[in-house]
Amino acid sequence: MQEFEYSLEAYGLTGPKVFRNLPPAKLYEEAILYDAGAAVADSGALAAYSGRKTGRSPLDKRVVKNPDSEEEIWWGPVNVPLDPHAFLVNRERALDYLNTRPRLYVVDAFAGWDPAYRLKVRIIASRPYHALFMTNMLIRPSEEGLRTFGEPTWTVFNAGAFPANRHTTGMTSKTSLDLNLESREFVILGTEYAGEMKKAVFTLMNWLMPARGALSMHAAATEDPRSGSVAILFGLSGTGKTSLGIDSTRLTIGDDEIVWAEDGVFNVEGGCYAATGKLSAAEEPEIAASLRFGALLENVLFEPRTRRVDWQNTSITVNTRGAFPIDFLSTAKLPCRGPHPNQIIFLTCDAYGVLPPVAKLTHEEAIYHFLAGYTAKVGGTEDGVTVPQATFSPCFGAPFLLLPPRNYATLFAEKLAAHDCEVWMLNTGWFGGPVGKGRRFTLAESRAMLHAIYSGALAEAPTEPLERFRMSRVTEIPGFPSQTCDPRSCWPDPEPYDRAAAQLADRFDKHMESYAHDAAAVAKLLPTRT
Ligand code: OXD
Ligand code: MN
Repeated sequence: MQEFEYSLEAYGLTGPKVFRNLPPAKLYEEAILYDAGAAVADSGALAAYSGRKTGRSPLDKRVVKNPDSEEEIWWGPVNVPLDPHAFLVNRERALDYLNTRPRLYVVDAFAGWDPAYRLKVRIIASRPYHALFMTNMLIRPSEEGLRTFGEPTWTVFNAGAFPANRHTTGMTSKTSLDLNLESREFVILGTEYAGEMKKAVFTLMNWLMPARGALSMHAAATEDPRSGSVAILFGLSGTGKTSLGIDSTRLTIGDDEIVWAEDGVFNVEGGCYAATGKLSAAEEPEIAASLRFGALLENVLFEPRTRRVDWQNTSITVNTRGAFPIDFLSTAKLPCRGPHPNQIIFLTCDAYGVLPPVAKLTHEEAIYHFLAGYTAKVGGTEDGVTVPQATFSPCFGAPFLLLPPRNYATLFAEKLAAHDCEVWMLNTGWFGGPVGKGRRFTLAESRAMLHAIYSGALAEAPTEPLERFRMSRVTEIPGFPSQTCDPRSCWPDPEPYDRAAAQLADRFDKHMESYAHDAAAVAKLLPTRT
């Protein structure tokens, strides 16, 4: 393995044997030997396990408070300040831990498909599975690109197998995710959930892109292979960005992190991180086919004797995942770039069954909904009753923002207006009643509605304003009965619908109390329409 050996002495990492940019086959071998529980599943994908944490830990994110950036950061529950000294304590703790490991893995790769905006990212990790994950999720350099990589601009120290010390100033748990914008470093302690690494890179993009007039978005982007027109699908986790962004009739530019820049859009990532809970090969054939040799399955279980993956088994977590290079998709747009979008779609999973399936938004309404970032999470199940939880997450990605939402909303408004985009809301959640009473739109139904939007068939469709929700519902969608377009008439009884709708509208109003001023100020930037 000599050709992959590398020195990290510059970081004081002198103990371990270090391997740089191992190909997936070698990372498989390393994982089988050194990553507890890792195994090759019958699909050819590597199955690995993240241990105690099986999802992100947003409450443990810290941002170093530094005079150069502190005026600009959106301080609060999303960005909790960390004193520079505490950062050094955590950084040293991470490096000391990494130095005790016999083997370390370096991944040097890029973020951002547009070379003008590209970051050089270095991941230093102790688990082969983490190296495979980032090999799949970042943009892989060519042999030549690796030789000329030089120094990275950003470094992630993943010591997630080792805890933070709760007595370190500013720590409230054994998990800590520490971003230092000045030293361009990110330290991970106390969580082995791989998704933290990709979101660290996305968070950086949310810092660097706006300064260049580009809008980083928690969104998927797809392109029509014939006309070349591009659509952006914003959405919080669980609303269908990946499931709808990967589509046999469209090209996928990206499924989760997109930048809208001067010349058009580009993907930040080189891979996809699909939710695989209850994955059905019939419904999502492109994703299922991509979970093959080279792909990574996280917290997915398989039948021990046959190694057959059991997609239905979510006993470790409902958040099971599969990470694969985007070029595994036959429908990937390579390179992952496209022209300016002309359609923007807000994916919303409404668990209350209140919102219509498809609504049209003016640009002013779009700014309101961008700042609202509504979706509903389906909470834990208790005695067969599932309680939905309304979530408002500005820009459909509050945990990853570093600047106040208004900064992103301003860029969004400017770009919407400049490119005269249509804006839609697509409810991928419930209708006919809330969770437990109504039913969720199937993926096939959501795709059919999305295709109706893509095709232009809804551009002139009749609409009816829903004033309290600041949108106009489309009253006719080809292929669907008109009743489906009217959520109120889908409920067995209109009275409980009206109550549920009023409650949801009150929640919107309450959330928007803090953003009303921003929404009004940003809306003023829109050209007046005649
Ligand atoms: C993700 C998320 O995993 O947004 O992409 O949580
Ligand atoms: Mn995401």
